Amino acid sequence: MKHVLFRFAALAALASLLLAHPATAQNAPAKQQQQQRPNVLFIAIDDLNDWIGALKNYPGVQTPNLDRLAKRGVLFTRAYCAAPSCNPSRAALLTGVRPSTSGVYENDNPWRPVLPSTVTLPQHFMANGYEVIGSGKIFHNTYNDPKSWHAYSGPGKSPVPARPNANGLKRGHFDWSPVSARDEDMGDYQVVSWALERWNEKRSKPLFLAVGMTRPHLPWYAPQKYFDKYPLDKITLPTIKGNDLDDIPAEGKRLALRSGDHKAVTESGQWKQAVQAYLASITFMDAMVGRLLDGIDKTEQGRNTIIVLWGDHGWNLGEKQHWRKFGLWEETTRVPLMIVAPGLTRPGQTCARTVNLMDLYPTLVELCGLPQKKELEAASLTPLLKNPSAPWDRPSVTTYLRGNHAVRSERWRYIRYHDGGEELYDHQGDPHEFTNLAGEPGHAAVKKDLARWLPKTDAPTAPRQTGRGRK
Ligand SMILES: [Ca+2]
Ligand SMILES: [Ca+2]
Repeated sequence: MKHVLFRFAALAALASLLLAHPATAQNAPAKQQQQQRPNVLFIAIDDLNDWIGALKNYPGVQTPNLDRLAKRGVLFTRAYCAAPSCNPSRAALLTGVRPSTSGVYENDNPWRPVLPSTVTLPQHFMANGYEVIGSGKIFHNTYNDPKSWHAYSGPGKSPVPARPNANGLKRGHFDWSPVSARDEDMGDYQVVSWALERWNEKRSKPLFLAVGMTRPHLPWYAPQKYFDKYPLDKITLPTIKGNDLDDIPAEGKRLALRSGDHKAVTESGQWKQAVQAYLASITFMDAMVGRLLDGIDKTEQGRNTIIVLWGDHGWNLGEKQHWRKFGLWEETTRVPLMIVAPGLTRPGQTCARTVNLMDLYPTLVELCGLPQKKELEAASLTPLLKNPSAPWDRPSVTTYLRGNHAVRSERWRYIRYHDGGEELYDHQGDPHEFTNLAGEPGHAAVKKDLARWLPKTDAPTAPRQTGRGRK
């Protein structure tokens, strides 16, 4: 008996050594290597802009769980979406095909019909020995891809306020209110519960587990206790400039103003209430992510797990008189992105290189030792995970609608619209993008240099599904 116990202890010690140093797996025989491939926990957050503590862009926001995850690995401080809208952003990330190549520009362009044989990120993991499961919102809800999952559970259901149109604005789901509900009653709580149950099942294969939070997507209904964390008299409004739109070309103005949200919010005197509700929704989501991380961390398999957390696009709350996503500015396109890769990333690092969410596909493929896919329109971030200040010459490109693009380098943002309208911002001294320099002759060379990165094709807009507009 003693002998058996000793052997068990020796094996356990060996296993924990291998788990703690996955790099040693590179020298292991193929079969062993297959068994030791890391799990992937892939966390998507819907409509979360850069208002998290770790990115230091909104004073007083409370995201202790995202902040502690950021401290465990590399936090990217200049990460941007491929498109500022749920469906095109997620489709691009998960297929490796840019919006300008597929024609998937909006939430009413189903992506699968125009990319019938494209192998998605989860499909590539499936084809290479992973069990692949998802919960909540990963692809845009309407266009989930059954072929991409061995098992999938949807976003769950959350309670709504007793009175519909709680903020009185009568603008559909552009609504906010505390709800008398427990965390357990919320859809995102149920999504985490389902994910943790699957996580704790015994399996021989490595696991790719995708968990998609729905908050802080509208409507901003969250339990009262999260609203209580942000008293109205302590709310700070975003920094704005009164005549900010004056130097913006016609297409930029159209995108900024077309929803009419800003007029509705300011005329009803609810700007602070809106900010409060967004913050409350963020902190609720953060608590759900915390619960997920705690559940993963207390398991043995949690130690050999790569964790990625990303938001699908930015969000304006009145900057440039604009609300929601659907624009090409900094607030609309910047996202939280953090990666923890055991044995590769070191705790507490930040990376200020310009990266794009599309880079996650080749990154995860490389980190897990899967066959590379040359057709992906993205670059692996592995060099930056090893050394966050490694050389990196790629700006990030974001596309919104056909022919509208933004190129973001570490210093500049250059926007060019389909009709030739331009914006150019120098982040050295203008972090809020107040002053459009595009018309100044002194900046012709900068524009020309950034324009080299504009997509070479602008695919025709993919067929629309009637009745599914912007949301
Ligand atoms: Ca979204
Ligand atoms: Ca301006």
